[in-house]
Amino acid sequence: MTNWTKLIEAKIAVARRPMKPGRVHPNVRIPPGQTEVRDFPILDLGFRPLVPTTQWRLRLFGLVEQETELDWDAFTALPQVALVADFHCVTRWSQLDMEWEGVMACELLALARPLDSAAFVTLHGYDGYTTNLPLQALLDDDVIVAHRWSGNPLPREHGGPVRIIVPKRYAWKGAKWLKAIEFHARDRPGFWEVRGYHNEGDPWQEERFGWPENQEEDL
Ligand SMILES: Nc1nc2c(c(=O)[nH]1)N[C@H]1C(S)=C(S)[C@@H](COP(=O)(O)O)O[C@H]1N2
Ligand SMILES: [Mo]
Repeated sequence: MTNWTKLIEAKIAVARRPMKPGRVHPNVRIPPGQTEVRDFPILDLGFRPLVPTTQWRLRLFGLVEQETELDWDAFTALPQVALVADFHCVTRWSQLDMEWEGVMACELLALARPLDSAAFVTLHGYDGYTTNLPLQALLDDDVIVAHRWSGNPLPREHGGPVRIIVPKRYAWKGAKWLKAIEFHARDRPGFWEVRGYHNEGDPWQEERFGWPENQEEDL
């Protein structure tokens, strides 16, 4: 059991400090087995839901004190940050210095207030996609619920209007067309995790697949 309230407050204090440019990995930027690209490839299940901002909602539910539903106005009224982060896809490409704008995940956690019994989340996309993370991972100060990329509204093919970016994990851990964050006591593997992707997905540890070699395929 974790008491999340204090942790979230501390993270918000950090998140709201003015941004200073900085790098998590100052020397080596490209994790093992990855190649640098600059054209931001598109990867999804082949179905790209059209979610106008007028219809978009973000729901936080499950083991929380306050189930929360945000519409576009409420979401964009939250404190906004700009974040530069590297993006690593398990299909072996990395794009550096991606410029995101949006809301820190910890701001959303502060609204919903996870119960002490919450320990994992499922991120849900409007296309039915899911992916799982420890709740603790959403407290990192580089996890952003993004609605802009490279100075423009996030394009539909990259998950617009809103996706979540978790820079310390392979990109499949960031749900495009973000619809809901669900809080659980126990871990629930998501779409790719039940199909053999690694449960944690740390690119620096090459946590690509949880099962043997023959799983190296992606959509
Ligand atoms: N909703 C949703 N999110 C998703 C996916 C998806 O199919 N649906 N694919 C994941 C995978 S496997 C990757 S590699 C990244 C790709 O993001 P991009 O298309 O913007 O490059 O999105 C992730 N998030
Ligand atoms: Mo992927």
